[in-house]
Amino acid sequence: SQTSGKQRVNGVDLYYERNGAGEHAVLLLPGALGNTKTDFQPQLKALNADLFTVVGWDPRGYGQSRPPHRDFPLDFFERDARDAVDLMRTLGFVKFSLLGWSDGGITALIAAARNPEFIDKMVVWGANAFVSPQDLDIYNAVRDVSKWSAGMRAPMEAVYGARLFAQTWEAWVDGIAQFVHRPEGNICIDLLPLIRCPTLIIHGEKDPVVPSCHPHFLHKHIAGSRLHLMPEGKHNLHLRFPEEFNRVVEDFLG
Ligand code: TYC
Repeated sequence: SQTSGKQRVNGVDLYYERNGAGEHAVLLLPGALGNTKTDFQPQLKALNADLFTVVGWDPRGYGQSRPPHRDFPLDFFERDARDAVDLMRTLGFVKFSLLGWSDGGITALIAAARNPEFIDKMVVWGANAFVSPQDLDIYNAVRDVSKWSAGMRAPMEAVYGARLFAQTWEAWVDGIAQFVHRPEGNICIDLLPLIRCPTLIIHGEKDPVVPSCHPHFLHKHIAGSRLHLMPEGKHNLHLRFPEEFNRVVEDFLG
């Protein structure tokens, strides 16, 4: 029984979808400009509803958590991490696991590091703890969404409209590019040693936007973490290979 709603948290109305009645609560954290509808339907629908209560959220300024208008101050990941944890707590979950994709993976890393008492387990994929000069080149190559394929653009344009999507995406590129000026391009390197929960890092070896140095770095700096490589996976491996992805995640969370 899939339900949806809005919950007021930290001064904003956050949209979420929820499915399943299991004891183990899981929060799905979408990527940049992403939202539950575009990023996570195969997980919301197909993760075992007897074992898990799965919640997908739209971070502030994304998807159906608008207004507010989205902005990207240097602490935007920290702000999302606080919102995510406060949303789950406000919904009544005492302890929960995190499944974070890409930017949502970064948010999950920060949330787990800052709230070890609330986080059960964590899975991240397509995430990075720093921004390298090579990453900056990749961001700049995807800055202009008019150069994306129509198929890549369409789901985002359906959510935001073409103009707002293009503007917000550029603002995101500017936002994430800020980190390259920090020592080591630091987003959350210093927080990784604080992560105490069992952590699974998944990586698609054909991911064109997140070089494999990132998952290996996370694996090295998160104590006891596991790394699962998917040889044919790209950035959207959980949407392209939902059966394998969901099975690996259920085995890990179970
Ligand atoms: N982090 C982006 C997301 O959350 C994905 C992305 C990574 C996009 C690298 C561009 O150069 C890039 N979906």
